[in-house]
This record gives sequence, C-alpha cells and structure tokens, in this order.
Amino acid sequence: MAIVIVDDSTLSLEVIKAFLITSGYSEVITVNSARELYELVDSYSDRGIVEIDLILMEIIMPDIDGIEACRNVKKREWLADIPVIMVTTTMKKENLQLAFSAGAMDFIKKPFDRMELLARVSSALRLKHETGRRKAREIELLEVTRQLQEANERLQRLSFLDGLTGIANRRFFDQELLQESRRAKREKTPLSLIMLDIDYFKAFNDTYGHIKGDDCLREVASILKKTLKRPGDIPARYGGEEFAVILPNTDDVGAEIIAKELRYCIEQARIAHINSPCADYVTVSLGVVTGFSEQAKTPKELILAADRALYRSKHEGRNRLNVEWIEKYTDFLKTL
Ligand code: GH3
Ligand code: MG
Repeated sequence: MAIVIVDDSTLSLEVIKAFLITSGYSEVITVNSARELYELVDSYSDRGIVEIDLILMEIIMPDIDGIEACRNVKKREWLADIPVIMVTTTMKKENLQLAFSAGAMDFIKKPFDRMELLARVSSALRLKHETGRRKAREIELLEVTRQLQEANERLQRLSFLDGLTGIANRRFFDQELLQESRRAKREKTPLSLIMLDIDYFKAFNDTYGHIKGDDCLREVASILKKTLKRPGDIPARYGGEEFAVILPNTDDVGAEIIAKELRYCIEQARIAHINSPCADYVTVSLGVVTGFSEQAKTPKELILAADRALYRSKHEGRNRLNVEWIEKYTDFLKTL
C-alpha cells in the first residue's frame, strides 16, 4: 500500500511522511513536483500494475500546479481510481472547485492537524479498497456471464444434435426447414428436400443386433455429411432410420443429382446386410421434392410430398429414388 506525497516544500513532505510512518503506513513516497509524479506513475504504467493507493498533493506548486497535475494523473486510465487529496493553505472556493472538477476527492488544510490528516487518509484508502473490490467483483461477474453464455451456446448446439449420429436432429430440421422455406419465398429461390429411409432395417437389427444397427445409422449419417458439398445443405436424422436433407437454393435437377449420389454412396459403402431382399448390403430408398419460388411450399407440404415419393420408391422395390413434382405438375395442369 503506497502513498505518494507531492509537494515542493521539503518541510511539508517530511511532516506528512512522519505522520504517516508513525501511524503504520510503511510505504510513503515523496516527490517534489508534478513532473516527478508523472515520471513515477508512468514507470508504474510500464509494468501495468497500479501500486499507488493514494496521492496527497499540494495545490500551489511552481511550474505545474496541483490541480493541473491531478487532472493529468486522472487522464491516465490505470490511475483513474487512485484517490487524490489536495493539500492547501489557501481555502479559496474557486481553487477547491477546480480541484474537485479535476478529480480530487478531498482536501486537507495546512498547517496539518495530525488526527484530521490520518482520518482523511484512512477514509480515502477505505474508499479505494472498496472501489477495487467492486471492480474485481464486476470483472468476476463479467467472466461468469461469459462462461454462462458459452455454456448456453454449447447446450443450444447440443440440443440441436442427434445423440446417436451427431448430425442435426428433428428439432433442428423442423426449425431450419421453416426458415429455409420462408427464405425461399422471400428470395424467390427453389428449395428441395430429400427424405431417405434405410431398406429393411428391422431385418438388419434382427440379424446383427441393435448395437450394429446403431453403427449402421452412424455410418449412413456420416456418408450423408461427407457427400453433401454445399455448406448450406443440411442433413438431419428425421427419426428412427429415416433421414432428411434440406437443400436450399437447389432446383429439381440439382436435387435429383444429389439424391442419386447419396443413394450410390450408401450402396458403395457395402455395409453388409445379408438378410435384405434388395441386396447383400445396406441400401436406401429416397423421395425428392422441390418447391419452386412462384408457389413456395410450407414445410408440411414439402415433407408430405417427399414422403409420398419415398413411399413410391419403397413400393417399387426399394434402393431407388422418386421425385415428386408439386409445382411443375400444378403449373402443367394450369396450362391445360
Ligand atoms: P422398410 O424397407 O420398409 O423401411 O423396412 P424397415 O425394416 O427399414 O422399416 P420398419 O419401419 O419396419 O423398421 C424400422 C426399424 O428401425 C425398426 C426399429 O427397431 C429400427 N430402428 C429405429 N431407430 C433405431 C435406432 O436408433 N437404432 C437401431 N439400432 N434401430 C432403430
Ligand atoms: Mg426402413
């Protein structure tokens, strides 16, 4: 705890210092001018630590007076919280006003009354201590708030992920499909959706067990993720062994190409499925739909249409895809 005394009078410096030392303040630094004070505080700044707890400063000094010095000290951000007590022989109102507006917190009259000096020093130090504690608490609080925010964001991310496969879950899918369908309407862009279901997955579980079944779901999810190239494409686990892929700004031609690629990549993974009537490996059936901008579709309509197409793929023998032409079909009907 260092107290700095600034006074051009050596006698004053010695008297104050003696009062303070005999009252138990061990670190008392004396300087003769504002310039010496600047040198002192600027060397503290290099180390980035505020070690001064109080400045006692004479108002009337040659060259730079105490008020100007106080103002300059307060301008230094790392010193702004250090209390400054002005020491004065003149009790002129204007001087005191100027001192307070320069940032001084109190004043002491010369000649000194020992008790008064010690009382003011002690209350200034208490205030400094309290301010320091409050600041530390604020910093602590800010840190806790930041950590909380981070934890919330992590939780939010987790609440949108499917626990088994690590891709987006149904909740995220619903939210994104709604957002994307609104965007498609607003920006007049096509929006495609693929629904994809593993063929004969019940038989897979029956043959290899649920643990292997889970592994298979994870592998299919990872193929979806790897195969989709655009960052905006969203693969999700729709439920059970059914997956969905949202393809923003993708027309029917593009969506069909991607669906074919997904089917092919899953087939090529050659995940053994000896009891599938389709093939010796895991295959999927897909339903594709595109909502065109002129008549933007709601998420529900898109899902129903993709499901219809998926159902046709199942019905026609599985391991294939079907496209549902909602807009084009209605547009075509209108031309008849
Ligand atoms: P289809 O070709 O018509 O789709 O036949 P399927 O056997 O795949 O379809 P079905 O709906 O009859 O069976 C789906 C199976 O998927 C039944 C269920 O136990 C299994 N399944 C759903 N979720 C999970 C899961 O998280 N892990 C595992 N291992 N199996 C699951
Ligand atoms: Mg299935």
